[in-house]
Amino acid sequence: MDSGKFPESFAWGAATAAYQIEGGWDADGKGLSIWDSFTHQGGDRVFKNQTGDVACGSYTLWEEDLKCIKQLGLTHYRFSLSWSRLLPDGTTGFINQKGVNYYNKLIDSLLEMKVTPLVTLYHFDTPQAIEDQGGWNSENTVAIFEQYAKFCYSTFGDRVKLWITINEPHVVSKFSYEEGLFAPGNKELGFGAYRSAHNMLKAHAKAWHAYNNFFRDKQKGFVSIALNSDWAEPLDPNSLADKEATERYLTFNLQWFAKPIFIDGDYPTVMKSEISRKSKEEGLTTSRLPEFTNEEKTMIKGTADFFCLNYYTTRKIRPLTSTVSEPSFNSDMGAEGIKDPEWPESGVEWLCVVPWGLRKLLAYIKHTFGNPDIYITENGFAQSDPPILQDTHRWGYFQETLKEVLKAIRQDGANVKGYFAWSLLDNFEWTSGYNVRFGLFHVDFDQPSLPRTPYFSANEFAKVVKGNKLICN
Ligand code: PNW
Repeated sequence: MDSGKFPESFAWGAATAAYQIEGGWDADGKGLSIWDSFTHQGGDRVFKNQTGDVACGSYTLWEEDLKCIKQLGLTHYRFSLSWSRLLPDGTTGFINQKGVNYYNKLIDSLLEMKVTPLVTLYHFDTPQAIEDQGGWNSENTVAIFEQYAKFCYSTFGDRVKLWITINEPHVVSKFSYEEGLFAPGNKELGFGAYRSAHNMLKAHAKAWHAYNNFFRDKQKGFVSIALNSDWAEPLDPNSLADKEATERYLTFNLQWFAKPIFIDGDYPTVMKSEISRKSKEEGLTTSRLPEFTNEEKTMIKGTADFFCLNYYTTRKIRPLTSTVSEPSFNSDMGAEGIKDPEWPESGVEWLCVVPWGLRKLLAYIKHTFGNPDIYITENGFAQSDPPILQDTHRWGYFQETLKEVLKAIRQDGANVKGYFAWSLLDNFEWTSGYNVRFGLFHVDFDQPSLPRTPYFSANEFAKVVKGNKLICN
């Protein structure tokens, strides 16, 4: 490779999410979110029963975050809005002006620094009041989310031009409503994931249309959704069963959302046929996978202005081996992912470092979804606690990954427009609490001032951003 130049005006960012960094859980009129309730209930569902009550304190220390952003020289910053900070009961019936002021200050300061905000409307933290009425299990949340989205466009859209409606509907549906690992802790195997995903897809589409119909002409921005997916390879490349399981794995992970949105408004055919066949066998009169009406299909199709991908890891796939007695998303998928022992593990057990998996996934997205513009809206590597500041190993992972992104752009022709490191700061890593550290900046959670210190990775990342170029060796 000649030089490691990235395309002109490539977006270099870092990402965060409101609940993971802000703290101020009840400050200035903020309403409760499901993560407030979930963490306050204890019960060892989160590492050491930690909470996001204080987190990185970004609700008050946001200027410290801006210094980090400046130090990295980022062109973009991705953060999420706390829905219940803006609308304490989730509806526009009452607007918390202090919450609006907070995000106004943040957005204005970013723009003054010439940093483009990429704003996520929803990153796992449903207002508790909305959850009390069913949350994503309820069809009513679709219209409520649409109202919230319109409120955000009209309040911030004069300055925010890049929007993500929902972060990782796959994680929300599977962890929050199927397996009950994430807030609100609903466990409903075989039903929860499909029902919640169905409502999220409709909510996303409504929010996109709201922008398209009422805001786009004037505000001239773009709206998408952030989809996470592993890359997947057959465990035995010569086994037909493993190859088919691999197809199903990608279908149940990425295509579940990406096919309706980017292709034709409907779920993948295999999901429809498999789940309906199994549902019949189980004696059900309707499929556990809900159906879209024709009108809904038309509404959902084409509702993303670019592709936002969150990539962390890769799996080797074989057909599901465990015999499960009750129906579940996993048994419907009929595939399981194995970690190759050769792949280095980062500080969290599910994340093996597989840089080439990202390149393959980018090529797959290019071919499958009509060569869209792609933003990698999350990618990163954790250290476990206690982390080391001189994280040369971890920077190696970032470097290898960025090399693969360059290959995807140059050799495979993928339209990758930007890369956002997860995360700007060490933060509340959901059920792993503060034990898993994804930050480019270290946060000392033991000190009340929550000081931020750059890791070696931050300094190196800043060089890449500055030169728009990887220094290859
Ligand atoms: C993403 N998994 O979630 C989220 O968008 C971030 O909020 C989070 O901090 C980041 O990835 C790192 O985990 C995920 O278990 C949560 O496979 C869990 C998984 C993947 C992504």
